Amino acid sequence: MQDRPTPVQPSAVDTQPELGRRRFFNAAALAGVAGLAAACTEKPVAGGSAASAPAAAAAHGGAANASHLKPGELDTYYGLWSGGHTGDVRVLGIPSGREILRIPCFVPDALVGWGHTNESKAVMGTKADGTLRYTIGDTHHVHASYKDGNYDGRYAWVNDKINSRVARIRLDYFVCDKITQLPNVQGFHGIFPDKADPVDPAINYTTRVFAGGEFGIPLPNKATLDEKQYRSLFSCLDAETMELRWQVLLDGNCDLVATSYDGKLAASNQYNTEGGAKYEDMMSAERDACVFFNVARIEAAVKAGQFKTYGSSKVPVVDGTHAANKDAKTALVAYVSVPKNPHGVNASPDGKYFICAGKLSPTGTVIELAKVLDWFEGKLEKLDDAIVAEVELGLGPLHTAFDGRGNAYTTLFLDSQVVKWNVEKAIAFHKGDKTAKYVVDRIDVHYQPGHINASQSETKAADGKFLCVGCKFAKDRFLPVGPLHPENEQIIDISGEKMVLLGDHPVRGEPHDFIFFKRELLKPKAVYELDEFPNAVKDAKESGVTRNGKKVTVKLTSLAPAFSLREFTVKKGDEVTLILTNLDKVQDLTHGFAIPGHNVNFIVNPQETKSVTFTAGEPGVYWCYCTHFCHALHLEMRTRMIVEA
Ligand code: RUQ
Ligand code: CUA
Ligand code: CA
Repeated sequence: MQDRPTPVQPSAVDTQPELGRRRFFNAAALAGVAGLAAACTEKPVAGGSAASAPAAAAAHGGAANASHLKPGELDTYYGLWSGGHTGDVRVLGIPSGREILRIPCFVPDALVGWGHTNESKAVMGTKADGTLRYTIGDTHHVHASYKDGNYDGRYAWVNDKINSRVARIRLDYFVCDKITQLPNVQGFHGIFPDKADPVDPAINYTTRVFAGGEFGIPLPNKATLDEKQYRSLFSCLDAETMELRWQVLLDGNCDLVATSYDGKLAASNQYNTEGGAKYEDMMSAERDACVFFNVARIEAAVKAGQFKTYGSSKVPVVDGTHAANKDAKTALVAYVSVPKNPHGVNASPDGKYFICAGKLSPTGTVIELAKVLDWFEGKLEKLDDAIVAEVELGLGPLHTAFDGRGNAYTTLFLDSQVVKWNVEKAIAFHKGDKTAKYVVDRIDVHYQPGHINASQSETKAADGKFLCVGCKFAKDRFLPVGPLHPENEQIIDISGEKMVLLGDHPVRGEPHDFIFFKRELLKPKAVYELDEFPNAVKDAKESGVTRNGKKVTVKLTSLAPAFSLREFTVKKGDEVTLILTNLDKVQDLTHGFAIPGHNVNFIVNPQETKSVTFTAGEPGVYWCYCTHFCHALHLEMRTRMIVEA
């Protein structure tokens, strides 16, 4: 392994809080600005060299690379990756890093016909004329439903930052089944499901999904440059119905979201407590906050009618501003002070701590949840005493993962590194034990890492085997392909004391967050059930054309290598609804259905039904053909649409 400078342990941060903090903040602010500027021009290559990885692997017992699977070997973890601007969620196998599936959510997809079939359009949302309301998206954060502190394989959720939407994915079929838009929210960023109910101990599974609003806007929205009138809302959705339960009006904004294992607390880091509209205003304060939500109290307040509504939204909004939450015993929210523009809030798998990374401060802040609850009970006088460590980690700390053995792994954006640090030792150091060496290891990553996660990290079953790092810049790591570079998802072995880089994986822009968990936690189905679809054509004999004025319904089925109708006839200008059920029952036997000149193409999986509605075009013959390779007679699998004048 290459030599690298011994990590510098902080000296002044705890012993001389005022002076020390100031020094760090000033240095960090400068470094932050320099770093941002650098990121816009030329990215400095961090000290790492490609040669260090194999050498390190050899040093690591010389074992074969654990991320290289032999042909036919299955990955041991499922990974769910957000796709960013592609508006989807991607399913990766870990440790190989192989992409297995993309699940379209917010953006149309030409393979499955997402955004083209009537069923997917109903999920995505249409305008009065039947066209899609939005055809773009920006997914960042994907998280899955819990039971007993571990994933239960029911659902995953992902945010769309642009249009403030939450998509739910059914993890039995790996499809998006519901999308909800948050009212009065812009820039919906962090998302996290709860892990239990704060009141009913029998509910030890996810029933709520929390969503953080990042950009403040006037409530209700109107044209004004006066940012003092702008507000952010924190939202809670029902995990089953996907309807809004309540929102909280805040001072400052929300960024990422975390939830406690007992269901009592949710939290969001706030980088813009200043309420600034320009970046220099957003970074003008020395400290920002991590805001904690007392879920039980908020729901009691909603029940008691202590809320407002804004604009046309009927969603109850409780008051979470500073002014309304001074008294701990009645407070709905608590603002814990955290250094300059924190980014990321992550829950440790032992259930004890939330960790905020400093971003513009080189520090990690450890907040003890029991103490936050004490404050709400009136048993802790100063809320900021819930901070049990605030230690230096390196430049540009963003997100933190855990190995279940007491160690945290934080990405350092500006240093292009991951730092491994021991949480209890950091707490001891903060308490005054200056011999406590909390930094365990550092590794160079390539380059400028954002999100990070470890196997099972955000569950009670964190197993500390692998770490994935989402590097925002790939630069020289792959063959050049013009100006748009891929991102570099790196995988690191964290089973030992030292981190070992196992592999680079180029990914199409722009994944943000991801989770990965044991494959045993999911039980996907390979074939649909006909009854899942109310409009299923259950028997080929039901095939045919029915007419109701200008509205025509075409029902047909597929069974390799044929569609049930050899031809069907419609008239120019007809509004045609075509319903196709795939009667094949064999796993992996998917068919496609395309009609030239009519912008129709979609797939039907075994026992699946889909429908499309289109206007029949100019008179003529249109060969409808199977677009998904299914059979030796795939090319011959066709039908004819005859359009008459
Ligand atoms: S946060 S830019 Cu996930 Cu680090 Cu969205
Ligand atoms: Cu059916 Cu190709
Ligand atoms: Ca700030």
